[in-house]
Amino acid sequence: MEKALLVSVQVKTDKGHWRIEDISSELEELVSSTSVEITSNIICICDKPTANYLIGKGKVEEISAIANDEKVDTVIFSHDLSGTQQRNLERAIGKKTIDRTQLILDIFAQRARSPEGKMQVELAQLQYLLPRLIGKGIIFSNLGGGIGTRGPGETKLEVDRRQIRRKVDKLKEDLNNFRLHRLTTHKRRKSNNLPSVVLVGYTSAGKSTLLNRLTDSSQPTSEKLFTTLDPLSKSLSLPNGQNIIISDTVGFLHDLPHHLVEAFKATLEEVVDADLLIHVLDVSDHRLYQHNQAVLEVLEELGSGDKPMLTALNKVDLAVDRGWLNVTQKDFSDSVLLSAKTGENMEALIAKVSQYFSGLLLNIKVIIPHSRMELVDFFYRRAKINKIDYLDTGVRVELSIAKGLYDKISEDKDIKIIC
Ligand SMILES: Nc1nc2c(ncn2[C@@H]2O[C@H](COP(=O)(O)OP(=O)(O)OP(=O)(O)O)[C@@H](O)[C@H]2O)c(=O)[nH]1
Ligand SMILES: [Mg+2]
Repeated sequence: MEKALLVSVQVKTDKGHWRIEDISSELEELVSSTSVEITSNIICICDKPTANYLIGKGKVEEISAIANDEKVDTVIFSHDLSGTQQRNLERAIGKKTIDRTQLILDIFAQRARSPEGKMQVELAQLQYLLPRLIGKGIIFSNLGGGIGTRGPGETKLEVDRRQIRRKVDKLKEDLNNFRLHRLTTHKRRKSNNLPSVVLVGYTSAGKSTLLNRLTDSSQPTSEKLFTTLDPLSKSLSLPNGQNIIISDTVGFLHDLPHHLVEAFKATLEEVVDADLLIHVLDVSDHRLYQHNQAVLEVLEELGSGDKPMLTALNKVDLAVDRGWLNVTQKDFSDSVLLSAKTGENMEALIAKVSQYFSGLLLNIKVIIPHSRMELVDFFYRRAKINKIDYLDTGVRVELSIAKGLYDKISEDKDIKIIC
């Protein structure tokens, strides 16, 4: 098994307010999500970054000695490294050295299953690589992949920069085709007028567990980070009779590599087009507020910062201090304390979702002629029928209907809207 030495770095001039304990525990969680064994985690706090090594030279020597003692294959930094810093560190330590972005890209690469997911990760990897190519496009073999690949001192790999650029263009084109295909299916769904709800949240918050609980499905879940890379959509029937589409998404993380967000933007279009977001937060994690902040930042980056949102404060079954939870809940408007795992308080969340969509429904009365009886069935599927009377002139239906669907049926000359 590949062995890695972790280096958790806090640079005081960095924006953000992550404590070193949190930086270091997050790095451990990320690495534990791979098949790499952690030997030690070295803490390193510096006032400002250095151009050559990020951290001070003395600390580099200390790391080098530990890395040799512990016979590790790889050194993993919690902080992003420039191409120069990475090469210098690698030379000084004598071990393959990777940064947080490369680690995250590796995890994504190991998890990607669908052709689209794989392409998205490959695109992000190549874009990470391009500015790191040195000279005329010669790179060290280890830059081609992070964990699970060979270390420094191996044969240099000749990579033609133009070849990589061509590959990037091709991937972008193929991804665009996937996107167009998805947009067509999405449009079809929209034309069915089914409202869409999208689960968003920090990785491992319990989004897939919640989707499974709500829709009785079996989307894979695990304590490892970034379990879901391919979004899944399911239909859900609300107690008011309305059908909605509910979708799972890839988990977020603070300072998510920009290329990755870019590459996954197409998949995340579900978020952009959602009628309502459910933000799943893990209340058993003491970094709850940082997670919340990170998710809001990614939503902002996606241009979805102002979407209507409910907050599912998940994993209450793990919380020891319920009093604290009740206080915490006040910080999140439209929130429900629940457990996707045990099912506790699930009805409260469903009620909030129903309430949200009911508020958007119009109550109308229509008369359908006998020649168009299939419309009764249509309304049963797409709206909520409150009363139905069979008259000589046709069928009179009182129903609650979404605004979009109302606009559509008002174009149908056979349907007589009475109020
Ligand atoms: N105790 C407890 N565990 C939960 C709850 N919800 C989810 N989990 C666990 O938390 C872990 C992560 O859950 P997932 O549903 O995979 O989380 P996710 O948000 O989909 O994560 P990614 O897809 O990796 O972003 C799993 O081990 C779940 O069993 C809960 O309400 N209570
Ligand atoms: Mg998931």
